[in-house]
Amino acid sequence: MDKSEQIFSEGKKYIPGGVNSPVRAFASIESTPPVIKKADKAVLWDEDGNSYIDFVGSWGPMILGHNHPLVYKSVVEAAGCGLSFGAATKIEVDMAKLICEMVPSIEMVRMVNSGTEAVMSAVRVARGYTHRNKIIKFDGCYHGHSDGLLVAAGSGVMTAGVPDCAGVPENVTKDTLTASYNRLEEVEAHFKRRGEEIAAVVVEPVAANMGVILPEPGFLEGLRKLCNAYGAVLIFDEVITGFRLGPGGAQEYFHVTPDLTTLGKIIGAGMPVGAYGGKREIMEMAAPLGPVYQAGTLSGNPVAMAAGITLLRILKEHPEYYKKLNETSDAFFGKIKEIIKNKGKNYRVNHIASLGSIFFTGERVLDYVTAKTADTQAFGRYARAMIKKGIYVAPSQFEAMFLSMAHTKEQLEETLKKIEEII
Ligand code: KE4
Repeated sequence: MDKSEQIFSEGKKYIPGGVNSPVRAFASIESTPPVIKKADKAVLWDEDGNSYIDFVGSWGPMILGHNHPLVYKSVVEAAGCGLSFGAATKIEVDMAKLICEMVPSIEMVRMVNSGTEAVMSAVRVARGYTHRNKIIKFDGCYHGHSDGLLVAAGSGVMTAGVPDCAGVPENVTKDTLTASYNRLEEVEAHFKRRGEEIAAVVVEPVAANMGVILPEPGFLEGLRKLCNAYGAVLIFDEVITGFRLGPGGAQEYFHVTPDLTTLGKIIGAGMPVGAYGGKREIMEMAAPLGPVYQAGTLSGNPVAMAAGITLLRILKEHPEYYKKLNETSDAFFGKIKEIIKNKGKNYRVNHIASLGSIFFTGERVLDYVTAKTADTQAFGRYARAMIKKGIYVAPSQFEAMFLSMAHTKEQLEETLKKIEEII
């Protein structure tokens, strides 16, 4: 048994499933995970010394690659001044200002410790602001694991949402309505039926938790119009797309302005950071200024802020990085499409900027129902083979591939060669 297997089986004695987040257990591809020891640039090493070209990038933060020297240096310097004070600091003001400068719709922002916390808080502020209880979310979109957002697909169409997992009371999910991604008419039907009860629409402006699914032309604009018409808050969950598609995320890319935005991943550069922000008049609802309570011992933690602010400053100062990364990514995903076509397969590739997915289905993947037509067994065979060949892809058909500025031409060519062998 190699070290990874030993450590993972030891871990299962003390941690549920041996992991601190379910997807890491590799269960959906019927495998066991390499236990990662270190990372640098676009490469991971496991406990047995095997190396992998990394297309997970810690699920999004590593847009410049792992172990960026300037991020590392800023963390060490900040740590030297103390890890956490639980007090106001200058760096959190600098971070808030920078986020407000980079994200068009954010006038005021609150730091939290995860994407889950960011979305949970944004929903609470939206409910406090509108004095309404209902929210609309989309089947297949994931917004973290707060109770009200763990709602089964298709459950809120006619009646109230039903829980998507054990431990979530029905009376929590009854206020969550669901609709199919890219289906404006379903959202309109909810508004027509109970518009005056709807506090917010929460959406991933590019869905990346059922594999990558792009908004159809007019979808995001339509949500904006419906929220305006009925006085509901439009929340863009940009935990993945924020600072990924470009400095201003999906809202800049698609020119649709939400009322609130949630952020995570890249803004912490790998440290535990989330944030929610948006229109001043809505954000002023948050305690201690307003009546909506939300708090956190380590929110705005100076070491995490140092990591995040360093990464965001690099991205702000180098918009050419996005041009290069997005062009490289377009070419990379384009080549995957060619490989699939030349092999006479009908798999689908959805991609945008440095985010993409291969769906093992011949259907156009536009929403949760079409995403679920993918052959997860075939995906499992592909993913296991890729990992065996030293290409670390997400261990689930319903996750994304992330490229970074650190991926070299040679590494991408090597990856394409292996995809060709495997497909
Ligand atoms: P966290 O609480 O995991 O930081 O963020 C939750 C979240 C919120 N919104 C979106 C759009 C997200 O993608 C996420 C978390 N993404 C997953 C990957 N699909 C995190 C990986 C994991 O769960 O381990």
